[in-house]
Amino acid sequence: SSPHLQTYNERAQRHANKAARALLRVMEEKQSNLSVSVDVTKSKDFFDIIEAVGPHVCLIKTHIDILEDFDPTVIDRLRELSEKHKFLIFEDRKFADIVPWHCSIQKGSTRSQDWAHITNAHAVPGPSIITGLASVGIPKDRGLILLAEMSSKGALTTGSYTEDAVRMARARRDFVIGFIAQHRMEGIGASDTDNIAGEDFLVLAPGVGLDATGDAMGQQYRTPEQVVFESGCDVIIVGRGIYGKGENVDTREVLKQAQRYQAAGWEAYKKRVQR
Ligand code: 5IU
Repeated sequence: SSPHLQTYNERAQRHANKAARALLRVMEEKQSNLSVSVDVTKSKDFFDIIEAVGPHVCLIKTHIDILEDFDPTVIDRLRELSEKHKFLIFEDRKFADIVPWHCSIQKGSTRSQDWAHITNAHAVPGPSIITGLASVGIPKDRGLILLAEMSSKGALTTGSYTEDAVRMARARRDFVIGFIAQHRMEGIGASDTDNIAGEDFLVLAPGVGLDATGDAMGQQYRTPEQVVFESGCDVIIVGRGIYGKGENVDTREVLKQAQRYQAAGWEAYKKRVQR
């Protein structure tokens, strides 16, 4: 049956990629398909949010370069929290360049392949983006997410672009574990001769909100029920719905919202896999 009708646990046992297996196991264990996107600029707010939501998430999504006061101890602390609260780390880096440049992540100041279990890339450069990142990520058991669909209004990631992104992923199923998308992607763009049996792409969906339908900058929100139950996505990515402006955060309110989104996401998943 299609992966979205199987439990996260069943999929954890079969997935070809170690980071994907770890994520699926954590989801089942913590009963959480919630990923919090921690898009704040001060490390105090960053860690206050992570401490509050840590027990309730499977994955923390970072944009590490937006921290104004970044220093290498941020990474040490993030890794400690990842072990303490058992969540994986997803650096939302959106690689989109040719190979020589993105291989330089091995030497840059943040070196995300050393600490982020998962990172992502645009499909626009073609298959070389996967080959280049795989040469760095595979030896460390990392997983890559391709951007197949974006949540913003007027996004160009539609139709044949999305199909081509899925074809690129299909050719590297050991490393590309899934997509940022709004729907399931198995079998998309496949020809009769493609081997799609056992294809299991994790779908991580941003643009999730329970109280708003969008923002002034083109973001569009759907509910966990729409995303997980109706569209079959696996992970809900929530930012401002959980921490608002993200300044001087009220950790009790953040905790309350995290629990609310965790419950909504898990309920939608239970309803989906119910037999
Ligand atoms: N994000 C999207 N939509 C996308 C992609 C990434 O919202 O299509 I690709 C990111 C942007 C932000 C987070 O880091 O997901 C969503 O945050 P809010 O829940 O605060 O809108």
